[in-house]
Amino acid sequence: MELELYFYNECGFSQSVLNCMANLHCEDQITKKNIRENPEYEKELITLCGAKTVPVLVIDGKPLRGSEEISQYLVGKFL
Ligand SMILES: N[C@@H](CCC(=O)N[C@@H](CS)C(=O)NCC(=O)O)C(=O)O
Repeated sequence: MELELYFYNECGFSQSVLNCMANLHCEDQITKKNIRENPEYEKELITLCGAKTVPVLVIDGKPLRGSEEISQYLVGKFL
């Protein structure tokens, strides 16, 4: 399974997902794509979602939006 997280550091919702990943020790299993550091990632996100709102977790190509939904998914998978 391929997991990617679109985010940026200044976003509190992104930080909450990053904290959740740290607590679950699953960071090494999720590719992090910082859209503020790499404009290509922002373009990818807009193509995928039609918006550049973060955070978005992409699960085998399918986007999951919303920090609470993403954290719930990660807890279900990694706890
Ligand atoms: N309800 C969403 C809110 C996400 C959100 O508002 N993200 C902000 C940054 S903290 C954002 O990407 N704003 C820019 C935009 O929507 O284009 C969540 O929980 O993830």
